[in-house]
Amino acid sequence: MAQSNGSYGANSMQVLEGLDPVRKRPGMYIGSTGASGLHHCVWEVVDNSVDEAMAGHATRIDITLLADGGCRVTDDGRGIPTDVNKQQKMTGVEIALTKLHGGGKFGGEGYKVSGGLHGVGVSVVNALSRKLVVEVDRDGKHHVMEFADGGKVTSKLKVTGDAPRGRTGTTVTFWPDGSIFETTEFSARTILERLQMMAFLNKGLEIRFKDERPDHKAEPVTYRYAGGIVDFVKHLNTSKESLFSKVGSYELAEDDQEVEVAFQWNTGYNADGIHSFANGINTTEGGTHEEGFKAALTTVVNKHARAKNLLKEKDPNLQGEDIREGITAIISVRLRDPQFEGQTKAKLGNTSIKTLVQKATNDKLGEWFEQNPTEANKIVKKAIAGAQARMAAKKARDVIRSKTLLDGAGMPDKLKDCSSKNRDERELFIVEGDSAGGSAVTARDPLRQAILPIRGKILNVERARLDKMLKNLEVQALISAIGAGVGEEFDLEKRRYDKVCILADADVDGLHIRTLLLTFFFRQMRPLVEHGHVYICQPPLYSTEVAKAKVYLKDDHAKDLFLRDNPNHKKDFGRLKGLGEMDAEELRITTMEDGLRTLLQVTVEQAALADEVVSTLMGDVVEVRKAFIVNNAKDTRFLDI
Ligand code: 0RA
Repeated sequence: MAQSNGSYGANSMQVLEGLDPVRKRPGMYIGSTGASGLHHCVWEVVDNSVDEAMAGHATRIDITLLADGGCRVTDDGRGIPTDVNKQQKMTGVEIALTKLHGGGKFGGEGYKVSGGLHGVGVSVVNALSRKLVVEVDRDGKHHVMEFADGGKVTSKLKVTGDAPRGRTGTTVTFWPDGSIFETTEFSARTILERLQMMAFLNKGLEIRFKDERPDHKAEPVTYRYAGGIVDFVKHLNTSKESLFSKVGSYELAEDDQEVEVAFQWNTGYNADGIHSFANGINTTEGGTHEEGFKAALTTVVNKHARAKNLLKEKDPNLQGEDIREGITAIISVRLRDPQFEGQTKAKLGNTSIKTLVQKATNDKLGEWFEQNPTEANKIVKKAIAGAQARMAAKKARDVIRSKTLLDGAGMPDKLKDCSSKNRDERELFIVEGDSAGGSAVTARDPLRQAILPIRGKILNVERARLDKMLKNLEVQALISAIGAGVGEEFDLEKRRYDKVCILADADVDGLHIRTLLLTFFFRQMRPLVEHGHVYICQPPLYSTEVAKAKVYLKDDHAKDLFLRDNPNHKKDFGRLKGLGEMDAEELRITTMEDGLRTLLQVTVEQAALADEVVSTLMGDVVEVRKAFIVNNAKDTRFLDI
């Protein structure tokens, strides 16, 4: 990491403007005033301490959620300067806390790198807090300064005593302003996930977390990874079968920029296992650093395969996607002035970093391949198998396509289609099991509702390759019925239905089949999910009788509400065992008929990482673990996670 040895007291700090704009338009600075904005405040304060660690001056950061709702961040860095800045006639502490962009980072000299996205300064947090206390241990003294109501000084910087022996460092404690934020309750899980990610990205940095809030009983947590991103890769692969036990890594620094890469392959087929970061920020949309890595990886593997005669002269080159099947890699770059682009500002735009990553990968990964022939051989063989599978899948797709053409409409026998010619009102119900399929056929509106019964469990598409999957009859039926192709060739415009509804039992098997279907749609028909055409039916879990009339209750919550409103009702409810137990009329009125049913629309929050393991880690990406977010419902039972 870059070391800056000079001392930059308050005079190195540059000042832009006061805090009014932040309170007027908080969203401009922290994205939102919801839970995400609230946590941005934590990231902002923690990032400052991480910067101090990256500059080589801090080794430990403590984050504590206080019993009274505050959040405290302590580091053992140099401490914010307490001397008076000559131009500003203010102490460094006051500048840092009351001026927008006040801080060494923008003075040019102070820090080499800082997280661009969150680098708005602690002053923003001050502006959005009902109270903030900053404490600095520096020059043997303990200094304290206090603010309230959005950054108004309530107690000037003063020395309150001696610093603990030899200690330097900064402590910022803030209490978010309830009149600004929709919620002021921090989520320990969100914070922990991000802290762990930061610990992985900053080798050796110790990050400790404590939750002192009442009703939040949790043991303190310490993250510290001597291996840095190598440990990150190991962590991501814990639940996977690795292709070889080694984790490779390399790094290169040049002209104020640096890149670190760690990688391994598992035996799976997921080609989205590359995770990239720029200045500690997760670039979920990739960018120049990822492009550089991918390009060089393809070159290196092909070069090696040719040199070792694993690819014959007449064989075509292995494609990037073949090579990336099963890879888990972390690319972490640090650079000055990172350009974050794209809709979510999560794509790195700096072209100079592409060159650096490409160079590092060509040279150092090439070297690693030479030095680790057993592993290199396994990687190449796996890529060759991937290429063969890709070609087989293309053939299988061509067969399905020609079948569809030959068989006229080409519709599967099991499909009970609907007759409407207006696609906007056509609905496909995918129903688990033949008996439930029968009831659904009786219950449906034959004009608008089509039924496709599927039996058994469709293949787990996460694990199976496309070629295998396409041989599965259930999957073939599904593709033909929807009529818009599959994989890269999927064409949303050709879909034959407006709504594709999954109708499965609420039991474990039903959950499983829902998860498999959703995974299939997510992986192979993503636009269908992205454009909101996939739904989950909610058959009721309970039924009971009130004055001889049947009442259906969709879940435990609905049951609780019913019992609250009908306290004298008998407590034992009939638990509906499955779809098969309902007759067609029950199925119609509870689950299928428009206006009576509850349909949950499945949306993709971010069509980025769906790899559940990495998603359990990353702060802003928490939502992605729940890649399928269901509108109007906290119900994520179908996620099977
Ligand atoms: C400006 C200049 C210097 C350090 C810092 C800011 C600083 C800020 C924060 C915020 C949280 N922890 C921090 N640690 C340091 C350089 C001071 C010097 O040259 O001694």
